[in-house]
Amino acid sequence: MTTPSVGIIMGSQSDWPTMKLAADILDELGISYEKKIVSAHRTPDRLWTYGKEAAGRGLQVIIAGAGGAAHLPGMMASKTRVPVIGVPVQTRALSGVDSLYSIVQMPKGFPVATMAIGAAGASNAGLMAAGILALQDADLAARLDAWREALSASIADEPVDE
Ligand code: RP5
Repeated sequence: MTTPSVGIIMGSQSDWPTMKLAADILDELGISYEKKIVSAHRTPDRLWTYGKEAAGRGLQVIIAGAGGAAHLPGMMASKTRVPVIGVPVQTRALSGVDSLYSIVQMPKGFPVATMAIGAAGASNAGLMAAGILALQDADLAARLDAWREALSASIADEPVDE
């Protein structure tokens, strides 16, 4: 079995509706990925093994989403040099500000490219991964350019009464 380019990991099944938005972007752009539940707190051994094997398996980008005490992206960045894009999942208690603060404030040496809270962040994580991969893949670069142009073209010149 060939290794996908992107690993999408999340702390819980409950994160999937958000993280699926990253997967949807990768599907649209024809990028291979895998999706796994890897929890920093509930399955720490799984996190360790995933991080230890990521580069050797050929993963090129990891998109990691978690909510609340969202330690998954940072711990994964500590364990692998594969670039980690963090998605703060929106929470009920603190609206995802807890997730954002847990992910964004990494110490020097172990960066996480942190996206916005929630849906926009997850979609942008997919696009960020695409942009990284497109640096080495001209066909993907063309697909990403076309995707961006289509989005721009879909924006009306003037607002209408609703
Ligand atoms: C985190 O706790 C997960 O990433 C999730 O966002 C949050 C809540 O998880 P569940 O209680 O819904 O499984 O670890």
